[in-house]
Amino acid sequence: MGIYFLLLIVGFCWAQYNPNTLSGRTSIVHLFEWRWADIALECERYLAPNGFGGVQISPPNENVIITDPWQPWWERYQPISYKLCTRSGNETEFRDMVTRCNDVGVHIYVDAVINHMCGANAGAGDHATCGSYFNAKTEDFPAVPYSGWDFNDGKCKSRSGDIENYHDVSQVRDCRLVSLLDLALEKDYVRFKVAEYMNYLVDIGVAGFRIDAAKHMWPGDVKAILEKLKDLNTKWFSAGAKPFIYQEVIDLGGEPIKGSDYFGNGRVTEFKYGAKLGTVIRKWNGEKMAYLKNWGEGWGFVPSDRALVFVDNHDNQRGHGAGGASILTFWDPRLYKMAVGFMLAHPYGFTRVMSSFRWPRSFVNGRDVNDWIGPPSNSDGSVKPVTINADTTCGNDWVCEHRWRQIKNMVIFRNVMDGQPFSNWWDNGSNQVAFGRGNKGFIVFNNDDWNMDVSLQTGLPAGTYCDVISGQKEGNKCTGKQVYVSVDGMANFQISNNAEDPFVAIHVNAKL
Ligand SMILES: *[C@@H]1O[C@H](CO)[C@@H](O)[C@H](O)[C@H]1NC(C)=O
Ligand SMILES: CC(=O)N[C@H]1CO[C@H](CO)[C@@H](O)[C@@H]1O
Repeated sequence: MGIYFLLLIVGFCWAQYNPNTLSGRTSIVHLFEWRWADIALECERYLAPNGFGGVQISPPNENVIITDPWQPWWERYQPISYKLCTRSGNETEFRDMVTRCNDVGVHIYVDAVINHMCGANAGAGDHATCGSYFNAKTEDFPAVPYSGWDFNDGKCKSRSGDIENYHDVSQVRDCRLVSLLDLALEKDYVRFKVAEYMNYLVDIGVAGFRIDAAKHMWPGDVKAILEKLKDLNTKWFSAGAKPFIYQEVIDLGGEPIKGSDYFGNGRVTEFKYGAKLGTVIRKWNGEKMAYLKNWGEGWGFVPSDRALVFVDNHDNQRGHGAGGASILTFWDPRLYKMAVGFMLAHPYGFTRVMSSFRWPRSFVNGRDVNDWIGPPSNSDGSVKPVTINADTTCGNDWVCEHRWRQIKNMVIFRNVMDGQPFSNWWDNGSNQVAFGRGNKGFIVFNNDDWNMDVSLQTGLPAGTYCDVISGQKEGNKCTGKQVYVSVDGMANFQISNNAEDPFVAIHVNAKL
């Protein structure tokens, strides 16, 4: 009995941190602003065959339609109700996506916007993606329903009603984040409505949630909601499996609210990861790749099994949120591929790959004045489909970083490394570094301004390996560079500093 009780408790906690991906699938991809119909196709034609574990989707619930500026991406972070209709699609299409992705072993993670509703200045009317009526001024959302009683106005102690001081914990959690109407999550009724929404999604078959703006909610309020969640749908998940939880907590240090405050609920987004990795790979502030030897907790990050990590996200790739100018994105493809390659090779954290749309970036006084622009869309506001070109890249301004050969092959690399230790680190005291993962794989970077020609211990069995960065193994041929590992595990690596991609990765599943 005692042991059974203990197992139940351990099992409960464990499940919240477990990503619920199929075994051997170790990353998810954020298909930012994609339509449900396109995600369903992408699961079947690309993500499942290439070992992706899941997809983080944009918020599926009804949001306000903003026309000034014209349908910005951030309108989806302004809920009007929990009905499942957005520019990504309606409920029928949502259910079809979840079913088809689950059926091929790719799971769906919902971006849950539960801290707030729309902005205080969103007006009144039915300018919402399902056409539901609302009145932001009177805080009336009859399609939920929420009324003025369900918001934190009485609790907030700042002068403006907005968050003014990030060193005041109560303000950060009780006041309005950039004027967004702040839900009273201490109320049973509000907790019930939020849990009802999330359970509706669990029943449809989603595998977990990104909790948006978690830093702006009390950890205990989030916990009270999570405790109401059902187990996952047993059509696709084992009995008793709980939704995977990762909470958006921006903690770059220097503020009283810490990522660790939220460990009791699930994982947290480790924003230091992309900010620091970008600084190192750009060689800013005297940083060098040699310093990555103790990457992970050694850099002041949260414990690996509490971390959700990424090089960039939908906010900081356009200067919003945390991280600042060091964040690497698809706009700097050469450095970006190295950063994503390093992340996917390194054992720290649960990894999320970003997949973006292109927008007309325009810097005025160091700030992108087009940082608001939403997904590629038609003049009626409908989002453009993701078209696939003959060379497997995407059209219609969808960037599809997850389809870049180097990134896709590193997603596979990480799956092959699953459970292998960090091993055989080497560096030249500068920006040439290498490391392995047990006897399964090895990766070498030359981010110095001179050529590299060095023999290294790979830990791998002898043989000829295909570099999965410059090419890949197709049948029994290698379309890229070949690497020869001798019987003592040594291999010679020559990487020109002018190479298109100055890094090399080899693994046992790409042995010739
Ligand atoms: C959902 O969207 C699809 C595609 O636009 C459409 O064919 C279908 O009628 C819609 N279903 C509902 C219930 O609105
Ligand atoms: C500090 C430094 O630059 N060390 C070495 C880095 O690697 C190259 C060769 O790969 C050496 O020439 C440097 O001395």
